[in-house]
Amino acid sequence: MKNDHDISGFEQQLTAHAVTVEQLLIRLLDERPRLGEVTRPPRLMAAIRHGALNGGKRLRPFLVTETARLYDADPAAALRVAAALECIHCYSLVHDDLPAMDDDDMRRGMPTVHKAYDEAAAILAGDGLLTYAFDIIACDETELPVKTRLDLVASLARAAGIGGMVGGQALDLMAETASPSEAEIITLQAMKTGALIRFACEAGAIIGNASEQERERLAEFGSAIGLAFQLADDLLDVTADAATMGKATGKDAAAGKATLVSLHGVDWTRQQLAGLVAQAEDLLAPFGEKAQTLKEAAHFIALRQS
Ligand code: GRG
Repeated sequence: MKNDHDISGFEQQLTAHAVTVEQLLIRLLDERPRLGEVTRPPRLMAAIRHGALNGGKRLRPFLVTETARLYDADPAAALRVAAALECIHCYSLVHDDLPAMDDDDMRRGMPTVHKAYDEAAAILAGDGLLTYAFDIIACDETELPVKTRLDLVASLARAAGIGGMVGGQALDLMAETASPSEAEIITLQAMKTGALIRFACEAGAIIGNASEQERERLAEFGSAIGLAFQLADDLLDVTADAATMGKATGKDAAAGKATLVSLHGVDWTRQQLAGLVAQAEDLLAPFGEKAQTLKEAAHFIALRQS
């Protein structure tokens, strides 16, 4: 991977896609109660919108729709699955920012939900986003076969839950007091941030009714870029400033928290990133030209500056 790889074209594509995701999220998160709901409390909805409609990169949704595109799958259905995954990602950020977790005041350049509202509102906003994600996928408006929706719900639950993101967060909290080994750091990161990115890539294969082999290949691609994402994040924690990131940086070092960057240094990390991008590109080789944007995504993840 060349450090001068041009990711600006990809960034434009990602930004345009983020607008489409945002538009769907705005519709999904309006105050109109859906069938079976009694009412949508306005303050809860305001806190939810603060946590979800505030200018994230929308990378995970992009990965869902791009992998689904490999199979010419229904773009509207893929977009709904993408939005559902983003709801889970946003919930994880809202809860991660709470005083009991990472205790952050700023996220995406704005006050965190518990700062703008209060802690109870932030907990409930996260809970609401988490449960709504499964509603979005399971309901009939997501026009996919019932078996496909079930498969997506089960896979997303596993990625987000005990043996995935939630478990990874638990291991991460423990790592603040015990020094984890390198293998333990890799495991916790694969769970905490890797699992949702892996699901994002696998989701396209599920939506597209791909073979088991291709589903596994895309999931592996997701794992490779998920690890790259975390390495790049740890690198930015060391090299970027808070204004660029829209959140506090230097927190890991200040807390004495071990990361692969603190164990091996910046040069080693950059080499690892290059290796992961090469691995990701190899995994996409069978998809040919159609996977070009996903290759660009792998470069973007490794080279991103915010
Ligand atoms: C609270 C159950 C629970 C889980 C939290 C994802 C997570 C687990 C915590 C986030 C902590 C963190 C900053 C991890 C580093 C990687 C990461 C997820 C960064 C934020 O994701 P981006 O860069 O954010 O995709 P945007 O704002 O673009 O959506």
